Amino acid sequence: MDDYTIPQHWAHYSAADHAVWKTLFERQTALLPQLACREFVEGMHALPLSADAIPDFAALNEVLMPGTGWQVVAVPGLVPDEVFFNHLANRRFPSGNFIRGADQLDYLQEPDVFHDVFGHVPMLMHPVMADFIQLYGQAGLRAQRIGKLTELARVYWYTVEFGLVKEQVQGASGAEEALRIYGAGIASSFTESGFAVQSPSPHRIGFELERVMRTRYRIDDFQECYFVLDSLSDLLDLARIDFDPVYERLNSGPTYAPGEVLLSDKVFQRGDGGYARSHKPVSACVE
Ligand code: HBI
Ligand code: FE
Repeated sequence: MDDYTIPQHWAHYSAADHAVWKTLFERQTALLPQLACREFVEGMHALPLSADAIPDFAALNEVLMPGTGWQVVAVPGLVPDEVFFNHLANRRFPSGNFIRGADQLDYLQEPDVFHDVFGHVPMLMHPVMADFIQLYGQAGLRAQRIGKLTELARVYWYTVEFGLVKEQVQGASGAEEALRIYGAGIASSFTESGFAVQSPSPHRIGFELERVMRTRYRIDDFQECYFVLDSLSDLLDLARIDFDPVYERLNSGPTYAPGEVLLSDKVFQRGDGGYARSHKPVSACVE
């Protein structure tokens, strides 16, 4: 099977490409110490990432590989699901080798090197996330064979891409509980980082597997709901689950819209939905 990997061709990046990286990198490194979980910020600092240049995957892998068994491999952009899962199952994280243009700093369709490396790789330094994503790759291969990818992909979306986690932080009056970013889709987005943690608009609801697997998501705009883990270590239990009985239960019962709140939800914050109401969804944007 073609694995879609290509050489990164680091020397081919232009000065303008590196300048886009610098802008994105400086914005996020200023924001995330207040908004992202400790593990993300530590991972970010442990890696050879800097504002100066788009990272060279070879140099990045010299730190990533020995610590985690993961490596970053270059791909041209989105790859077929089976190819994507096969890489993850073998601890290879596919990264787009291109970078967005200066006219697309805040939104682009395909994952580029900033989203894939800056957004995802810091969390790969965390042993729990490192194992979780590999097991997701294995589960993805099976889900695809049995036609359950839509349901499984929602787990990835609401954790690896758009997950929040509870964290104890020092507030003005001592230790307090805060919600922090660990999802790469949020961490790589200047506008969504603040929105996800601070905006009154979205719901923030305790993560519950079946609830999440029944919840559609938006791919074209800020999420209407974020799901919150009590701790990153919850991902370990999640990775060890036999999904087959869960898929079985999902064969009947409801599917939820992204903005719904249920009586059974553990609600951290009920959003006022203000943002979503003022940005009408484009049809077919919900998976
Ligand atoms: N390819 N490069 C790349 N990156 C992704 O995140 C990705 C992909 N192909 C398929 C895919 N994601 C998703 O559709 C699966 O998680 C379901
Ligand atoms: Fe991603």
